[in-house]
Amino acid sequence: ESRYNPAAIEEKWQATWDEQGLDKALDDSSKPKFYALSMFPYPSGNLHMGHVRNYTITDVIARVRRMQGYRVLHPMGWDAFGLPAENAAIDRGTHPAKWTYQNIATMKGQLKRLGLSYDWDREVATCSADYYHWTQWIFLEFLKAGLAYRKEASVNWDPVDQTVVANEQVDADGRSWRSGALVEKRMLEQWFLKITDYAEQLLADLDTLNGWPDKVKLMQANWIGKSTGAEVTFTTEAGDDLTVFTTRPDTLWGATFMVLSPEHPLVETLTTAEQKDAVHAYQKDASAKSELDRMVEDREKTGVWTGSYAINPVNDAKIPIWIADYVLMGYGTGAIMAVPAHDQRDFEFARKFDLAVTVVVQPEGEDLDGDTLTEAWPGDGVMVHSGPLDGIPAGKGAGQSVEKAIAHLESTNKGKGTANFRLRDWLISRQRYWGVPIPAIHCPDCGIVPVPEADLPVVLPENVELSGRGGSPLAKLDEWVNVPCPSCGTPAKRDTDTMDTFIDSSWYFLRYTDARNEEQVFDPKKVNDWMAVDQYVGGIEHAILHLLYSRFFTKFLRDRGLLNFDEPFQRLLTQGMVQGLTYRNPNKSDKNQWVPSDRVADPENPTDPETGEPLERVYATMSKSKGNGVAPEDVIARYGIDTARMFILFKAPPEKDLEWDDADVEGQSRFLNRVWRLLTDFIEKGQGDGDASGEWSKAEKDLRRAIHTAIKEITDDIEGDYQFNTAVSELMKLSNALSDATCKASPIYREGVETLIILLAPFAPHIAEELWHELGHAESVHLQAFPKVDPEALVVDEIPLVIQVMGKTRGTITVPAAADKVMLETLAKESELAQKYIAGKEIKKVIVVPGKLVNFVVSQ
Ligand code: ANZ
Ligand code: ZN
Repeated sequence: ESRYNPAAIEEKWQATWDEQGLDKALDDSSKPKFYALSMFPYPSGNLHMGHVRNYTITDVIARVRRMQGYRVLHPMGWDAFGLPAENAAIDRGTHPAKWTYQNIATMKGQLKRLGLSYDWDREVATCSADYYHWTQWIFLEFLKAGLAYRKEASVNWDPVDQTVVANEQVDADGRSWRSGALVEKRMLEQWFLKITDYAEQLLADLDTLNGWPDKVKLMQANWIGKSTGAEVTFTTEAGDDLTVFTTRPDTLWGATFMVLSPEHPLVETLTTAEQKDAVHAYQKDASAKSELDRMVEDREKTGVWTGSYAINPVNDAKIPIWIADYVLMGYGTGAIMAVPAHDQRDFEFARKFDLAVTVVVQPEGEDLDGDTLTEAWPGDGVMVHSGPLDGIPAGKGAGQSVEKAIAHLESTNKGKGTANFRLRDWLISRQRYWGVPIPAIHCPDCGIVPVPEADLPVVLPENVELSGRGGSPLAKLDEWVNVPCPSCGTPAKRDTDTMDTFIDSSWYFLRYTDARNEEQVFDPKKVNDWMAVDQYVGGIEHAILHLLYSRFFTKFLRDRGLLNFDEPFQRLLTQGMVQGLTYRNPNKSDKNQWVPSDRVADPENPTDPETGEPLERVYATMSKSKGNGVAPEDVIARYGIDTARMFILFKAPPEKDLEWDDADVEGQSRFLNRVWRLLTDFIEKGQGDGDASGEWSKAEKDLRRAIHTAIKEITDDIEGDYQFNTAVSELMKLSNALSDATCKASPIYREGVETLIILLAPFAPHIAEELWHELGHAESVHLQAFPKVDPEALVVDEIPLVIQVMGKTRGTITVPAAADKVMLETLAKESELAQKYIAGKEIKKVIVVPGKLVNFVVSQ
């Protein structure tokens, strides 16, 4: 073939690799293992550039590791349950299963066209019964361990999707992560997983994740949100215990009132007859507010006195008990001791309701007074009015007030040091159809009865009516719902909720290690052999939930004796976004501001086709609404997948955003064409067939150095931080060095050409394979060993030396790298170049800078 025609070679090699089983992961082998994983996609029906980038990055890593002698597990699958299928089904009258499997078929075809080196034998789809069988089985494990439980809770109800969503799935504006609807509060009985039991470990083990971006670890740590402090038990006048959580137990002597969450169980008994109406009215108001609203810091404080008092355990002060909505029931104990002098919210509350303010931390050189204070003092100082703590420096360090306060509380049995987490238990039930049925049966006599393991999977029934309204669709299927209790035989009912789809993706990476196992969730030998994932690649949008849930599942399954490792993902790479060019009208807003490039007549001078106003050029994440997407299939049809891969890898380091740029795509296409011609010449002209005996010439040594520099740089780029962009530059440099070489008959030239093709293979696998075979090799280029650096080839034995006369540069000569100062002076003096300028003149002084230059000072 004389011209590079990607279409002609790409599908051919994809079929051949398939046949040869090149990408199969080997379970049994003495080779070291490497597990390369891309986050699996939701089968939306269309592959976009973001996917292509994600999968290309992982693919290069997998291919390099294979060539380096690892047995590689590089699987792919489908995160296939979820609402879009259900909504599509409602909109178009198809079945969610049909919609999903059609999309999977389409996307699998698209993926195959990308030539990614997946072991398709291990494909999983979370919506298929042979997968969710084991999702249900894991749920039963949680149930056995007491970590799956039901409770009545105030939950987030998404009025658009008509389902409950987890706290984590509500954004900072109180909107559902999926539908974008403002969530409402409802009291419902729901299933939870007790992730809070693992809060401490999930936090502590972040320190072991050296291969994770700091940013992601920080996001997880904040999400887990550990606060240290103490629980202190007050006594109400009626003699009930009333425990609070505080991060500042040292300020206990400054607690002048208490505040309970309006939902606190003691409110009812504490409220006096006179206060009943006011308290009830306030409780009603509070229940209508979202948790997020209640957490807003500078809100006008509201609250009601219960009519009761509590006794401060350290000084027996009698302090009033109030309720206020800024205290949340779901955090700590749902009750606080209010220290208005040192907590701003408490201060505002105290001023509004005219409650006492007592200063217990006196800042250096000040004389704060509770009566005249204008805001709380949260900072340092010395403890005052605090009995045994008086005179101690305020703070959390050793020997400081907090430590002393906790010791005092513990020795007097009034409280204890403790930690509190922001993380809540994971609400997993959803009132939707397209998900994993929860394998539990509600029996009027036995209560909740797990579906026996032998009866798994509880198959999702097919003939269901979907309307998107009115609760769980499964609840309407009487025949499915009504079953005898597995334990006592009494007529009972199946649980009609399905699981949060984040459960499906919390263990799929484990299933890949033994995807076809029909007897077990996975063979412990296989899972322990392949895990942990050595390199995980995916979007930053999963930095919190998916990764936290997966870490939780891993730790839980380890504690059930099914795994022998603590963390699922050794290294994590969060790839940047793929951005496309679009135009923006700064005078418009929302969707109207975007003008896609195909509506811009003159890109040099872009104007709004509707108003004629000038437009701004911007790169933004590719999306339908901005009309700036580039379809992978179009790029492939035009340039081939190898060019698309090369461009994606070259344009930006993996973790940075990438601006799509047609000129740079062209550039990579030209580069691959140059490599093609280099090889065609090589073969046609019979290059590289010269004599191998004898000393190497300078040209040969230089070329060999270029070859091994490329190997070294590319290896470093890959093994360091996956700097594929510089690795591609190195490939281009090597290709140039080969084109420019003056020793094309030499066997070194052959070494260079072959090395180029092998180094190119992980990046542009199809063209590399084709050219490798053109070179006369029968075996796949992907089975070749990744080249190793010969350090000796890197040694530079000659260097350029600048010749100056009277400080003026006259040119350079070549000298041995090892030459000393005296030798350099001699060589310079005798050189033809220097002689032109100094012959016949008196040399007054010679300045030698080894490795750089020689300067002659002569008399004029
Ligand atoms: C007394 C005190 C004095 C407090 C002081 C702070 C400063 P983080 O850091 O978020 O854990 N608190 C405890 N439970 C609460 C709840 N359910 N709703 C609202 N606020 C609650 O915050 C812990 C602090 O927030 C606790 O320490 C408590 O106020 C309050 F100078 O107790 B502090
Ligand atoms: Zn029963």
